[in-house]
Amino acid sequence: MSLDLVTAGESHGPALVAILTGVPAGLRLERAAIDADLARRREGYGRSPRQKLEADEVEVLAGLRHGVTLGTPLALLIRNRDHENWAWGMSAWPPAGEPSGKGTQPVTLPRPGHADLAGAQKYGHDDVRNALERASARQTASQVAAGAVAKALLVEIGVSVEGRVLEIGGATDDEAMQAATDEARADRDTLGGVVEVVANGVPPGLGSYAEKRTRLDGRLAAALMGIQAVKGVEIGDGFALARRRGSGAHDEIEPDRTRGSNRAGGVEAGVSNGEPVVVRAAMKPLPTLMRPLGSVDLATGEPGQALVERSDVQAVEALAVVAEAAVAWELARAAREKFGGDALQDFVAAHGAYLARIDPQPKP
Ligand code: EPS
Repeated sequence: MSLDLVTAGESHGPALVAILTGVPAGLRLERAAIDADLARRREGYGRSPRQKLEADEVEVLAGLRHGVTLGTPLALLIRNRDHENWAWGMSAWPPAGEPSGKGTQPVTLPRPGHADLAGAQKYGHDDVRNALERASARQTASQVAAGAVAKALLVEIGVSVEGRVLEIGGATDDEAMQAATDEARADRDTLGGVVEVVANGVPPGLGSYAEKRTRLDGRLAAALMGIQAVKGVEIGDGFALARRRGSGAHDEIEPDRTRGSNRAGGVEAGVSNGEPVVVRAAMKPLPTLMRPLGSVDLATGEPGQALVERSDVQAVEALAVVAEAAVAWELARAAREKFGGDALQDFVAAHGAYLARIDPQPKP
């Protein structure tokens, strides 16, 4: 049994949904902790006015009783407050009455860098909105809620996961990052950046070299690449390792089996090695510009300018939270595979027995 996550929900539809399977029974969840992560994801200097509209509070529809997981599918729901402005345009059923609110006119001017063109082509949509609504990064809210559950499970075996911003628009200190965001906003442009996630307390032995698909580094890379706008992922010293000699690229092993350095980012041969897991993700500038890029009108074939929708100037601060959730989810999944556990006690006991077995201290 592993952890699995299925999500659904359009950006301006009624709600976002997440169904989590494989969460052990007996795990206590705190509503405030999940909502706090949802709030962290919404905050950020570069975000749009949409974030003031959304409250993002988790509702639990199944799998939880009196705050404790039942070991059954856990169903989470986050409502889109903005949906009330799109009730006609994003109605699931043929809408009643005259068109009103937003989303009543088809979108035919795809934005370069978004899913608009490829999505319309792939799925045969005449209205690009049918592609962009799901491709929107709004759905990362459901992934953050799932990540909060994963973090609660990881805490039980002493693992903590934290994401932070390293760069926005090339700037690396807070003041410069804000200034870069202000400048881009004034120029009606957008920015990208780099985030880092560090997981402490990860035991050696998560993931496996046995198969390509079981490698923890490959799984973490896929988890991060799967987030909207991420174009690069690095584990440990990543690309810089390619420019070093072996003598300066690896982490020598101490008698107690720890390392004096962590250039590998806590993963060797696709297996965690007991050092902190360190991953970074690079985000491209957001594709919705207030000063639109060149495009084509799909209805007429004429050159045009891409759709202008309200958008964020940058969402790098949000990515730090989303990437944290993605890493937590993948580590929790790998831990669940290694330690099993229908009941939380079994999961925790298996982790303890494993650590005792690999304890490097000589046995009396
Ligand atoms: C997004 C466009 C904006 C963002 C949205 C992602 O939405 P809107 O056009 O409704 O203002 O605010 O992100 C969120 C709503 C969110 O909660 O993260 C996009 O096109 O990806």
